[in-house]
Amino acid sequence: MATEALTVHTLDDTAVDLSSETLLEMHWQMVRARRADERLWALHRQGKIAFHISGIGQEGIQVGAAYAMRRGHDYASLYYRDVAFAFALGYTPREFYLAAFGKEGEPTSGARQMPSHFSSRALGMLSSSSPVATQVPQAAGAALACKLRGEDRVTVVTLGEGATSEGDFYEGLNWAGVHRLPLVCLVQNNVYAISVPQHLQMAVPHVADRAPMFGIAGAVVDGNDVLASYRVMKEAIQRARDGGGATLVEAKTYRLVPHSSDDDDRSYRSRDEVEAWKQRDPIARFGAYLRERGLLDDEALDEIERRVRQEVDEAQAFAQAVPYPPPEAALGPVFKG
Ligand SMILES: Cc1ncc(C[n+]2csc(CCOP(=O)(O)OP(=O)(O)O)c2C)c(N)n1
Ligand SMILES: [Mg+2]
Repeated sequence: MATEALTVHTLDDTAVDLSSETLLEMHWQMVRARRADERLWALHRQGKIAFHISGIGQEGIQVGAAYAMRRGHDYASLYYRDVAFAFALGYTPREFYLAAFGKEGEPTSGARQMPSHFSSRALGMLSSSSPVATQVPQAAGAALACKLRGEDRVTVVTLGEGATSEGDFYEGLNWAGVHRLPLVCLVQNNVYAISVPQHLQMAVPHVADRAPMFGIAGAVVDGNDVLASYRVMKEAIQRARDGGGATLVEAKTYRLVPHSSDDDDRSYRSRDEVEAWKQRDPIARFGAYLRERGLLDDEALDEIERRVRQEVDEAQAFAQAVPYPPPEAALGPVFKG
């Protein structure tokens, strides 16, 4: 467990050039994703949705990464925990809830894919598959296409630390190294792959330690620090855009909830451990930072919560009112149609 290394509670805003307005927007994005996600746990327990897989605890790195991109220009290949990332790129709570309820018109696959398989042609979000790490060679392919076309688009691909045990991770990053691709591979290291801890996935302390074997840059960042995450991702994206090749970024973070709605994490980790990580909650830390700088107070926070609740309520009501697809629609295509 790498928890001891992460005792810092303040944020590292070195060289972060964001306006107060943008900082507040990023905070709102994190709160918005958290509340939309929490609601789905409740809806699952009420028997209203079949399954939920959650990004709670990982909002810092996700929003930091999204704001470091040229949103709408760069490509993103996301994984199932990237609720905050997807929202920050323009994916909406309504779309998220259509997928959760499996309703007609669900934009990523007509509700034929599992929920949280974020994709959008308009937003430059590549479609994703359920086998973990398959997105890495696909994203390397997208980055190669951009390079061959002479476009200055960067592709950001995300996955968990457990998924880095898959061959696809090695193949994709090897390709990125050989062809000096404009790719940033962001590993959200939340310590577990379902019940399997990091030390049973790899014999190195950091996923990013593997970067030299691909001939690419590597970086480790506190993923529960949204500002440090932003800076490290910005540097990696700039390197990629300037022709400097790919970077393997590892964000140290933690999944604060069970793996999915079907998991009981009490069987493999202590409550003390989870509590210790709650003290480093990325949203609470960012909130404290904004308060210290006089950008946030109780009244402003109440207003953010009210606005977010309204949006989540509205998205839920919208998705609930939409009909289920007819049974024969299940036979339609997942990636096209
Ligand atoms: C190739 C493959 N093997 C197994 C699974 C089942 N599976 C889904 S998520 C997951 C854990 C992945 O852990 P990690 O990459 O650390 O991401 P996290 O869920 O912790 O964010 C597993 C084993 C899968 N989807 N694909
Ligand atoms: Mg993991």
